[in-house]
Amino acid sequence: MGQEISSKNKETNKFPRVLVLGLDNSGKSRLVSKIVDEPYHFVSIPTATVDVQDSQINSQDVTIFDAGGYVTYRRFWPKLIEVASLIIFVIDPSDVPRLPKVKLEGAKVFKEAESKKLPVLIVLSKVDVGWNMKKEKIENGLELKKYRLKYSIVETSASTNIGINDVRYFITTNLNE
Ligand SMILES: Nc1nc2c(ncn2[C@@H]2O[C@H](COP(=O)(O)OP(=O)(O)O)[C@@H](O)[C@H]2O)c(=O)[nH]1
Ligand SMILES: [Mg+2]
Repeated sequence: MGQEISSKNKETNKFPRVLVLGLDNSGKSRLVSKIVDEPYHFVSIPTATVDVQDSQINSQDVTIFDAGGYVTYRRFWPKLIEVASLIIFVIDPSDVPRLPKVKLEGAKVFKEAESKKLPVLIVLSKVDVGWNMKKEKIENGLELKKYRLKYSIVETSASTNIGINDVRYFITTNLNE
């Protein structure tokens, strides 16, 4: 943390910053391993404070901030949002018991994204496991329409690659507007 992500450095850092948020185990790190131009083998290790990597997406240089999702790391999220260019908010709809927690954390993220005018992509991960929930239900559950937010919702699977290109497209189009 500290200097590396302080907003003072925002102007001096070269690449736009893609911030990936969501509860622990929602599928953030595995998604990141898939959306870059040179996908890499994903090893499942819970992310600590934040992993930062310079990468390319559709040949666009980006810095990806893959945030730790455990409750102790969530307090860093506002600091990360301060320096982000775009937010990917990952939700695992099969983790039904934690959906109220998702709503709670999401509300804080969307409010800050609204005030900073950051585009948000809501990723519904692990669609291959066969969860059954309509996008509209999640959209209503998160009360997304109450924010003045530029957002999209996409269903993904890091196992079958469903939706991966949509995530890449959202990032590169929104960073270039
Ligand atoms: N079936 C399935 N499992 C996934 C998918 N994405 C992630 N996972 C699994 O979910 C667990 C947590 O993933 P990870 O990316 O580490 O979550 P993070 O804590 O949000 O970074 C790991 O066991 C992953 O292999 C997916 O699209 N499909
Ligand atoms: Mg992780």
